[in-house]
Amino acid sequence: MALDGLKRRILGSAGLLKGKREIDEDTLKELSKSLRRALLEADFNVRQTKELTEKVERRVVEEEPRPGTKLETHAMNIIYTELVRMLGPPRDIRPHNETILMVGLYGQGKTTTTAKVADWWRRRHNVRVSVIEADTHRPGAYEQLCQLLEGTGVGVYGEPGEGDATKIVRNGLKEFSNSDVVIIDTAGRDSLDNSLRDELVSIADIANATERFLVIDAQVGQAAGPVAQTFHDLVGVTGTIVTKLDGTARGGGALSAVSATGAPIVFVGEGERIQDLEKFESDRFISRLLGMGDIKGLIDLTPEDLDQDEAMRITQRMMSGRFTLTDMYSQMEMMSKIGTMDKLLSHLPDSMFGGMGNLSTGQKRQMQSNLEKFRIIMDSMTQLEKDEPTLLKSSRIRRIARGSGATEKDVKGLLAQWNRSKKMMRGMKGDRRFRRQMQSMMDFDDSELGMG
Ligand SMILES: Nc1nc2c(ncn2[C@@H]2O[C@H](COP(=O)(O)OP(=O)(O)OP(=O)(O)O)[C@@H](O)[C@H]2O)c(=O)[nH]1
Ligand SMILES: [Mg+2]
Repeated sequence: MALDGLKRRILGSAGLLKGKREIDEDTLKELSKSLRRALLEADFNVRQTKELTEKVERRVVEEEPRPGTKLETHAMNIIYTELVRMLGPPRDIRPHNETILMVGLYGQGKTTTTAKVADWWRRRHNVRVSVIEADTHRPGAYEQLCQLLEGTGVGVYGEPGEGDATKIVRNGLKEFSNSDVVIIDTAGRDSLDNSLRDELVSIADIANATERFLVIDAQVGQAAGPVAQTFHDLVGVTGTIVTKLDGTARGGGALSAVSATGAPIVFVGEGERIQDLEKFESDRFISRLLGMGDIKGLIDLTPEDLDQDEAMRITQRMMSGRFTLTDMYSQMEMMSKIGTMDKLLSHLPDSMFGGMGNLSTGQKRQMQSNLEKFRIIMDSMTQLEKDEPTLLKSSRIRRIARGSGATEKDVKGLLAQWNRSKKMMRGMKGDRRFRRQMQSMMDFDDSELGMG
C-alpha cells in the first residue's frame, strides 16, 4: 500500500510507549518528535504537522486510556482519530443522473481516472455509465480511453480530429441521454493558461455538470493546494481524486493540502490498471494505512487491535433497543475483524454479537464477503431505510436491488440477517445475568442502556 514509510514511522512512534505503564515527560517529547518527523517525511505541511502533534501530545496525557488498553494502543487511537479528522469526512455520491467533468493539469491521470471511475460505478452499482473524450489537444486521447475501457461495457464517445471540444460534449451528451452517469474527460495543460480556462468554462457551461472532479497527482505534494484552489475558482471543484499514491512515499502532502481546501477527496488512484482505484473514506484509509483493520486483508487481527471504544459504542447502541442496519453492519464488521469475541470480552456470554462467537478463518472470510455485498446494497438505501428497515416492502426492495446491482433475494437476505440479529439482541436484553455483566463491564446504569 501507498505511504508505507509513514505507517512504519507512526507505528514506531507509538511503539515508544511499549511496555510503559505511565508516560513520562521524556517519552512524551520523544513521541512528539518522532511523530513530527513521520508526518514531515510524508510531506504534510509544517503547520498541519505542528497542530496534529500538539493535539496528540495533549490528548495522550489528558485522556485516560480505557481500562485494559495499553498506552501504545491508546496513542495509536488518538493519532488515528486526528489523522481522520485532518483528512475530513467522506462524501457519498449516488451514481444517478450525474454528469461529471474531469479537470486537471497535464499528465495528472485524468484520462486513466475517467476510465477507472466509470468502470467502478458500472461494476459496483450496475448502472449505465458512459464517457466522453473532450480532450482535443492530446493526440490519441480517444484511442487511449477506448483501450482502457475495452470490454467493460462503458460507452465511449469521441470525435478524433474535431477541434471544438464543446461540440463534442454537446453531441456526446445527446448520444448518452439514457446513461445514469456520463463522465467527461478534458484536456490538460502545463499550467492553467487562458485558452484552457476559457475552454473549460465553456465545457462546464454546456455540460451543466453535477460534479467537477479535480484529478491531481500525489507527487505534486503540497503544491496540490494552490492548484486545487485555482481550479476551484474556475469551475467549482466538488471533489478531488488524488492519483499515483502508489508511486510516492510523500502522498501525505497532496492528501492533506487538498483536504485543507475543503473539496473532499472522493477517490484515490493506486496504480495504472483500471481496477487500481479506491473510494476514499478517511477513516478506512487511515485505519488501513496504520494497519488497524479494514474489512479486507486484516483477517488476522488480534483482539488487542480492536478499537474498544467502538465495541462499547456498538454494544451500548444494541442494548438501547435501537438497532439499525448500520448498527448491524458495524457489529458484523467488528466480528469479521477479530472473530473471537470471547477473548476480548471474556466475561460476556457466547451469544454476544449475534451468536457469532468463535469464527474460523473460513467463516471470517465468508462474513467479509457478505459485508461487501451488504455494503453495496446499503449504499442504495436512504438513511431512513437504514434506520427503519421495516419500511422495506417489495417495491423498495426492488428499487434497492436495481440500484445496487444485487438480486432481490440478496436484499431480503440482508433483512433476514437484521431480523435475526435484532431478535437476539432483544433476547439478551431480558437476560438478567447478561445485564449484570454488561453493567459491571461498562459501568453504565440501566437507564443509559435503555433497560430500565
Ligand atoms: N502508478 C500510477 N500511474 C498512474 C495512475 N494514474 C495514472 N497513471 C499513469 O499516469 C500517466 C498519465 O495518465 P493519463 O491518464 O494519460 O493522464 P492525463 O491527465 O489524462 O494526461 P493528459 O491527457 O496528457 O493531460 C499514464 O502513464 C498512466 O498510466 C496511478 O494511480 N498510479
Ligand atoms: Mg488525458
